[in-house]
Amino acid sequence: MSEPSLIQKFSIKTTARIVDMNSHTIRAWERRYKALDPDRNEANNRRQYSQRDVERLSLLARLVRQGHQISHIAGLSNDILETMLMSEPGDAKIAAPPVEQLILGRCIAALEKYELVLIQAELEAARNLISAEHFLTQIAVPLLRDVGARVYNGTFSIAQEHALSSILRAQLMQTLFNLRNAIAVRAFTRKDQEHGLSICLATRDGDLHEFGILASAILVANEGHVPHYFGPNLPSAALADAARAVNADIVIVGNTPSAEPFGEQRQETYARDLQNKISPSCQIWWGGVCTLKNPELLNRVLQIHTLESLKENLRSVFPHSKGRTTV
Ligand code: B12
Repeated sequence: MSEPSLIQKFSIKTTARIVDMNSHTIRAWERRYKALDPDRNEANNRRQYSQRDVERLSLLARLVRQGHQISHIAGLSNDILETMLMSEPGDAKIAAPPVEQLILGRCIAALEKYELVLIQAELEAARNLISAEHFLTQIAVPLLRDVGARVYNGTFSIAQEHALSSILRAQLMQTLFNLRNAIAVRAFTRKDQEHGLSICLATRDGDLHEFGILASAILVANEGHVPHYFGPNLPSAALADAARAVNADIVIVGNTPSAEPFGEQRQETYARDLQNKISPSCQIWWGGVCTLKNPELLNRVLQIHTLESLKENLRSVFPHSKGRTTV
């Protein structure tokens, strides 16, 4: 059985949105200047753009915006186009912000006008274009922080924050699902494949901030381990039961102190409860903002404050898993 293709192809409409051009101009560049030659869908003969095609169009578009004529640059290789962009005078470089900033700007502008479908489309296109990890660190986390700051200073409403959260959640769940699926397909097609660790993720009951654990679950899968995502708001007894059921090697609990109804004590109680109920061979990782102080607990629980250090820890407990799963 052959492994299903995970290579993403884009329609002309999506491509146009990503590179900020209109479809008509893209077709004209192809027809008149042979700037690129995308594949065609066998069923309906529609254009299908690869990630490389999108990168090429983006380079051409940026150079044209900087004053080059498409007829002069259409036949050049991507390497030469990149070199030309890098050697442009400083002002021109400043004029072309990184693509992540464009995406963030467009999402914020759409959220200002409550154009939720636009944000959805924007994030969907971005998610398919860049790696899962890049999407998390360069798009999802900055977007949540930006919107959080706007709610805090009163320029965005709580409704806008909730809308963004639910759109982003759907996108990240889809990424998690794709990665999880890729792991399952791999295990099925290559029976000799060594399996990753079994890792449970949740937040404490009362803590509704789930993006830390959702992002962590994606990193876990990206490293080739098997994430069991139980979402936010899970009582310790239920998490301990689940960890036993899936024979977990590690349990990861995400933490945001705002949701702490009983102060620091609440994290301690939860961690202690978990420690008493799960197998001693199962590690407990305490992610995000940790308020644990008890030395005995800190002996048993590993604190991990950032997503970057989660990735490092995942690699050190299982060093062969260098980013094995990609979609
Ligand atoms: C989205 C959001 C919500 C959503 C959550 C939706 C969801 N499905 O998750 C909703 C609307 C439910 C919500 C509710 C509340 N929220 Co809120 N929320 C946010 C917001 C905007 C984004 C948080 C987020 O997900 N960020 C993305 C994560 C990935 O990034 P991060 O939180 O910065 O975490 C970093 C690290 O800590 C670490 N990390 C975090 N978790 C984990 C987990 C693991 C395993 C690891 C390894 C690492 C890790 O990695 C991240 C990247 O470096 C922040 C604003 C902000 N500036 O952060 C407020 C914020 C966290 N919320 C806050 C508050 C006060 C609340 C409420 C009490 C508001 C209210 N009055 O009702 C409630 C509490 C609800 C509850 N019981 O939990 C405060 C917390 C203040 C504080 N430090 O005490 C913030 C900072 C807003 C503010 N400026 O006041 N919130």
